[in-house]
Amino acid sequence: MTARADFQGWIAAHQARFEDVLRALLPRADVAPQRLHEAMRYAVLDGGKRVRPLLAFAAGELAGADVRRVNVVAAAVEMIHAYSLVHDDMPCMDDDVLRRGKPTCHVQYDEATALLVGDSLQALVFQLLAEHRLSDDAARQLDMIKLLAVASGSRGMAGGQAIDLDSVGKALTLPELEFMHIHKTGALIRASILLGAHCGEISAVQLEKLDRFGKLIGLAFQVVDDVLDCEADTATLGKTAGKDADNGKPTYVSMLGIQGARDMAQRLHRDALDTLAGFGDEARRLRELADFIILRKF
Ligand code: GRG
Repeated sequence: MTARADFQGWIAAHQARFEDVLRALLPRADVAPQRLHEAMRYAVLDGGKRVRPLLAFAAGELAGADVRRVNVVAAAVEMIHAYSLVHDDMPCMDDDVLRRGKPTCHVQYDEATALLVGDSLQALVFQLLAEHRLSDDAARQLDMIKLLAVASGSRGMAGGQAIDLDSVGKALTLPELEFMHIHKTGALIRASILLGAHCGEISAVQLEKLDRFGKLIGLAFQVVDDVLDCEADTATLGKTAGKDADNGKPTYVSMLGIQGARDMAQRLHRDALDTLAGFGDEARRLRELADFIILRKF
C-alpha cells in the first residue's frame, strides 16, 4: 500500500467512526425540545472535512492516548466549530445561505433556532468535557477545559471574529491580518492538537513544539482558505465562493496576490514540519495532515 493510500484509509476510518461518536454524544432528535435537537444534529452531522478532530486524533496517537478519551475532545472541538459556522452564517454576521453543501441552519430552520443551536452546542461541549474522564490527572483535565474555553472565547475564536467583522472595508497591515486569523481560525486548530495530546502522555517540551506546529498550520489553513475562496467554485467548496472579496474583507490574497498567498502557505507548511523534526514516526499523521491542509481543494 502506498503512503498516500494508507493516509486516506486512516482519514476515512476516523471520519466514519467519528460520525458515530458525534451521533451518540448529540441529544436525540426525538427528545424535547425536538426541533432544537434536530437542528443541532443538522448543524453537526453529515458534513465537513473534520480537520480539527483529525488533528486531535493524530496528536492523540503521537501521545499514546486512549482513543475513547480523544473521541470526546474531538467531538468538543467539532461542536465548537459547528456552532461558530452556524452563527457566522446568520444575517447579523456573514449572511450566507449555503454551508457544507446544504442550506445554512437559519435558512433550514429559522434565525432564533440557529442562535439557540450555537448556544446549546457550546454548552454541551463543556458538559461533555466535565462529565467524561479525559486524563487520570484531575488538574490536567481542568486545564484542558480552560484551554478550550480560552480558545473559543473573546481571547480566541470569538475575539478573532469580532476583529474580522470590524475589518470590513478597512486596510489592515499584514501583522493585523495575522493577529485576526491566529485567533479566529488558528485558536481552535491549535486547541484541537493540544487537547488530543493532553489525552495521552506528553512532556512540556513536546507540548511546546506541538503548540508551535498548531499555530503555523492554523495560519496556513486560513491562507489556503483565502486562496480557495478566490479560485474554487461554490459547488466544490459547499459554501459560497468569493464572499470575502465581495464583502470587501482584507485577505491574504487581497494583500499578497494569489502567488504571494500560495508562497506564504508553503513557507508556513515548511516551518510547521520543521517544528516536528524532533519527533519520529509517531508524528506521521500530523505531518500528513499538514500536507493535506496545504494541498486541499475544498
Ligand atoms: C461566530 C464566534 C463565531 C466565530 C466564527 C469559524 C468562524 C468564526 C467563521 C467561519 C468563517 C470562515 C469561512 C472562516 C475561515 C476558515 C474556516 C474556519 C473555514 C471553515 O472551516 P472548514 O474548512 O469547514 O474546516 P468544514 O465545513 O470542512 O468543517
